[in-house]
Amino acid sequence: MHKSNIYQTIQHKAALNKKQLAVLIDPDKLSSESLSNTINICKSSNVDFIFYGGSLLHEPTHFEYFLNEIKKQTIIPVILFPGSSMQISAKADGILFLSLISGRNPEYLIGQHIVAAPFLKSSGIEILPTGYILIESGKSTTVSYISNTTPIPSDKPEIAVCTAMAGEMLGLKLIYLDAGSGAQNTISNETISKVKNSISCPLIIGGGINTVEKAINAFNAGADIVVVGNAAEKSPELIKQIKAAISVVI
Ligand code: 1GP
Repeated sequence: MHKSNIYQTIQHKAALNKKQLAVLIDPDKLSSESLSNTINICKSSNVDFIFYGGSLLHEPTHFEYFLNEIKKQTIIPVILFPGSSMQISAKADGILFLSLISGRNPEYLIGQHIVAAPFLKSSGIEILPTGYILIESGKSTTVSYISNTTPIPSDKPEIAVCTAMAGEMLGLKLIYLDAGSGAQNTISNETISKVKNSISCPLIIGGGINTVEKAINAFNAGADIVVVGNAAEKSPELIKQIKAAISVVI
């Protein structure tokens, strides 16, 4: 049985305004060498969380294999960020139990969750009920295409606000605003700050964050956790730079 306390840690740090960085590792995009390199930088930079998952599993054997490798190499909590109920494992520490509340596709609102529930209950991993909100980002993203949902228009922060409020009222414990992997435009500071001011639970921001400046902007606008995926794969040094900037600027 896992004894992780991920949510309490997130909440505690958010209450103290201690900004948290999550590195997203997509099993489809990994080699053993690139993984070790990324993990070493996560360790030396004291990254708070590793998110693990992707929209697709193009290489199905990679999922368990690389999850094992990550767990062997670090004690940083690994939180599943699953694209579907196929991406779950008892070897992780927790799971973002994502309900795609910006969309109207029942499969991603509740369907996949029902399939996963018995396994998750017996796995003992920490369940983090998360309202997952996609924001339009300048081009079509994999997550929007695969989930068959329309993201919220980027110039309509009030829709994001009402969606996040409703998610929290339904009992979701985290809100994740995502522009989608490799997003052309990151989520605007206006949207982040308006959503942050309308909810009490911690706020996660991701999608297209590929510079220190973009990460710091998101934190300053109200993000409690910033997620970096693609850019960390391309230039792992960015992880170190963002972590260093958090301690200096914020
Ligand atoms: C995607 O928010 C994550 O769901 C991370 O996005 O890969 O663009 O950093 P990037």
